[in-house]
Amino acid sequence: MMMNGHSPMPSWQQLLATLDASFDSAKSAVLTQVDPTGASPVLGHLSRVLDYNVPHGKKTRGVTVLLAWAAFAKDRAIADAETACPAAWAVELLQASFLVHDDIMDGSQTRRGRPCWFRNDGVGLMAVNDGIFLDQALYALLSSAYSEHPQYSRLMDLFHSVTLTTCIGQALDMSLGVSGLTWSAYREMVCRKTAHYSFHLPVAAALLLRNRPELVGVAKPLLLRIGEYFQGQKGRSPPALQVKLCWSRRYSLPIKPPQDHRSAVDHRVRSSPGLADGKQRGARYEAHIFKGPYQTWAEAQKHEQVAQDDYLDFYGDPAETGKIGTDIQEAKCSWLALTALDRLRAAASAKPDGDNSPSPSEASSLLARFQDCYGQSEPDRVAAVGDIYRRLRLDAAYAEFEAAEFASIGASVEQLDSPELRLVCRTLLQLIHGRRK
Ligand code: GPP
Ligand code: MG
Ligand code: MG
Ligand code: MG
Repeated sequence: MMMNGHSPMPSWQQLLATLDASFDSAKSAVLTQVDPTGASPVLGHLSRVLDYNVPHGKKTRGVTVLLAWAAFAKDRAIADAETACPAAWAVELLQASFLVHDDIMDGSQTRRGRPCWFRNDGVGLMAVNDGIFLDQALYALLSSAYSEHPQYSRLMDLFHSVTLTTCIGQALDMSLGVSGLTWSAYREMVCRKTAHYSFHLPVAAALLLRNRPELVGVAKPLLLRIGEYFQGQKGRSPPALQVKLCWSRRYSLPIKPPQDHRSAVDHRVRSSPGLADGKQRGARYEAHIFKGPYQTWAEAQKHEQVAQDDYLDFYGDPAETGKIGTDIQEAKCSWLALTALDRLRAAASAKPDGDNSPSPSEASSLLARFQDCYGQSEPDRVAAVGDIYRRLRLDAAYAEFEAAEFASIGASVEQLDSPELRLVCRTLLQLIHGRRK
């Protein structure tokens, strides 16, 4: 990517490597502020909190800061990106803080392919405090790096206001319930709980560091749309996929899964009849691993690729979520649930929507079943909702929605006056679009 005669933009991988290389210094900037003497007995715990929760994700948000920073550089030497690394880690700290709290609230089991932080031995409800620490650590980091920067106070305000917005989005997410399943509630919730901190925040932080506050509002509407598209994608994976991918990530760990994880997988496999061939092979393979001859993760790991290929053959989606979904049990207002309701209601009133529509009588009975099962934790009911999603072929429905949305956002990106912002938005859109190929 060459622009305006500048040297080429660093690649995403280069930016990620720069970010990774700066983790230790970001961590020590935080811990030095906690205790400059290095003698406090709490440093060991806080260091563990940072190591476990901050550097192991895809770091899309952190790299986005570096991407936007680099796009506005006169000379795009990679070394320049290091100046923005503290802001990039600040965004990742915020994300880590949200996830620690979100996993407690959602009762989740795994995150990034490992047990959620609060499920670790000796952590439990201490995770509430650890989440607050991660949040506050970001301000320590920003202050250590940018307290003399002319936009410092705007930068702090940005992080504070985005945190408030996300918190409101999370409140919506937690309170909507089955009766709140509407598209307008969905859009508001997604925009607040995901899009602001995932897309607007990293670009806005870089713009402030580049002393371009006037561009923050210009980029924001489009970045929020990209964020909505991204969350819809997150909702796309049916539970069986999330279980499968979660465990495929875990194979590389030298530990056995906790018993409750194994039974969850067994159940989902047993309760997923009527799958298409490719999926069935994947499902059998899961059962084989979790009930079968593999005594260690290392043994299971040897077979991971086969299972993934089987699975991807059916879904065409390599995204590794590293987490077990709980949206159905928790009655989350998700793209899948909303689309299922739309399709069932249309089919029940003899206005079929798409080729896979059930007959009016089948649709009425599926609708009743959905309403009975959604938001319930009994495994049979969770599985029944998954069966309805599969019956309606929501994977195909999502692919249609995604293609249309991708084209429409892409067209808006090209309307942006700033070539640098165009470059940033284009790269982000391609990145998240590409993640399911
Ligand atoms: C995750 O949504 C939500 C957040 C990261 C925001 C949390 C905000 C707080 C104020 C705690 P999700 O539950 O859909 O994500 P996942 O599926 O990854 O758990
Ligand atoms: Mg969650
Ligand atoms: Mg949540
Ligand atoms: Mg989710």
